[in-house]
Amino acid sequence: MSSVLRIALQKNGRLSEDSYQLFKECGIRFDYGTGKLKSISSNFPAEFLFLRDDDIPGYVEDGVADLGIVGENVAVETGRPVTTIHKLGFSKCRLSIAVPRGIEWTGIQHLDGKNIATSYPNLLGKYLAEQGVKAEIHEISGSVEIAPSIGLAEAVCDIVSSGSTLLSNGLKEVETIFRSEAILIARPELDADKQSLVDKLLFRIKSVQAAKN
Ligand code: PRT
Ligand code: ZN
Repeated sequence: MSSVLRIALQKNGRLSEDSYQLFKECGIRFDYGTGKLKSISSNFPAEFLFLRDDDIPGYVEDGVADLGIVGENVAVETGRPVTTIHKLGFSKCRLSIAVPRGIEWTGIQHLDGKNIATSYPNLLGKYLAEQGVKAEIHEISGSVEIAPSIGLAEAVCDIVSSGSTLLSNGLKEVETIFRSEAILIARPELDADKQSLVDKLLFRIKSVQAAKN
């Protein structure tokens, strides 16, 4: 049987449109958006799986998918042993620490002994350790920005793009700890047939990117 690449994409979220658009620009056709969970391309040996972004690194590690598109923030936070094969240049954002606007920020040591709410305990923990700061990390899965106003934490560490969410929650960004964009990840060991399909795909992706620059 000839090889088919299995590619995991975010079903519905901030990565989805640009991911679908990228394959379209590469001339690879498939159906999406009809509630389907998978779709076979009509003109390239690829099958697309539509998943939640957080699950994609794990599926790639386990070999359920050969490739996936995720934010670098999610790939690094999950710590799965997958290979980053290309940066895609969209869904750019940063992971930043923010505190209530009225706080006089004197530097990262300000957080010593404080509580910080985040959905990124690993990235934050690593950063605090590097900075020699001892703070309590409270992991919460969503609506991180409300934590200070409800007394759960003195600071937050969350994804920022325009900054308007922080602003509307009375917070100010004080330290950027990680910069992220969408990346193409792969299972570390692909057989020769799949690797040659990945090479073909990468060639097309690079051509699309070159045409835009
Ligand atoms: O349902 P599923 O689990 O698949 O999606 P999700 O809700 O977990 O993720 P989603 O779609 O919100 O984000 C997917 C990826 O997009 C993230 O992992 C980042 O790599 C990237 N990305 C880019 C962002 C943002 N920009 C972003 N602004 N992810 C989240 N946000 C959120 C942020 O958490 C905060 O609540 O938007 C808010 C801040 O935005 P601004 O513009 O107000 O600063
Ligand atoms: Zn998610």
